[in-house]
Amino acid sequence: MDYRHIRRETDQGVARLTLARPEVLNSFNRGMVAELREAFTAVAADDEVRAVLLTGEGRAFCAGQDLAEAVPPDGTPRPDIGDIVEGYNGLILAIRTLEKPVVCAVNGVAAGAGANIALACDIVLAADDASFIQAFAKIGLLPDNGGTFFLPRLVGMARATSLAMLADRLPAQRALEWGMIYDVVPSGVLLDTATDLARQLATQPTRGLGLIKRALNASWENDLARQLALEAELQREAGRTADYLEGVRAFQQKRKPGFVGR
Ligand code: T3D
Repeated sequence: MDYRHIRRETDQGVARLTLARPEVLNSFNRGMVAELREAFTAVAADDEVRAVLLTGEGRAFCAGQDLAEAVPPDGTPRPDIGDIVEGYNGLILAIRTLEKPVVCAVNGVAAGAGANIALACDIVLAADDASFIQAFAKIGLLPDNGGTFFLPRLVGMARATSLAMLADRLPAQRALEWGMIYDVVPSGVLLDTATDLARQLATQPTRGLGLIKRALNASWENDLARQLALEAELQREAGRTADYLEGVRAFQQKRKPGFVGR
């Protein structure tokens, strides 16, 4: 697929997906949602890709829905808001069900849908000058893109409610202290740090990392007994991989393992 609104490059087992509408702070029009969703489908099918890095071009990560598309300033008919949101839902599910690690490098403000797409990723690194805004309430909407699902689970109900209702800007450092993201790094080294992390993940037993993701996803809904049963089932699967054998042999032979992602 030829992309107009994003870029996709693969290097050393890592697919880097870059939101590329910097003139509108990488806000999402429907074309960009469709392209990003297609890119996640493509990396799922590409055996060369063992980890994904998502970031934005320019000074922002993503300012959420393109509001000029949602409510055209020239008065042309508005698209149905439910249709817009359903378009995002496939993207969020594609990120969460991709059985490969997804690193998000939040290079600036992440607002509205942009904030929650970041939170859907597996490991979120943010620049020290980045911030997160659940901007929805400012325009009469509620957090979508999984915001009402991820936020209470990440930061607890009190903070989730305040973030959603006040729509305040949450600086990256505070997001880190609240357990919303994994780490904050100086903005000048964000992309290199995130790339190193994604490359490191791509050399790990990535089949096993995919199973970790499947188990963690299921833990949102399972009781302990069902989660224990799932762990046993997935461990059986992990135990049949070449990487498991390689990991144990490398340990026994006191050498560095060479994992292949199978
Ligand atoms: O239909 C639906 O809406 C349903 C879907 C909902 C999902 C959502 O994501 S709803 C939430 C939508 N997003 C927002 O409400 C955030 C809007 N943006 C802002 O509040 C601010 O831009 C930021 C806080 C993100 C950044 O502020 P600042 O001062 O750094 O930048 P700026 O000057 O506001 O923006 C720079 C340019 O980007 C500006 O264009 P200009 O004046 O240079 O021509 C601005 O209009 C444009 N821009 C920023 N955000 C959006 C946008 N254009 C379209 N849509 C945007 N969301």
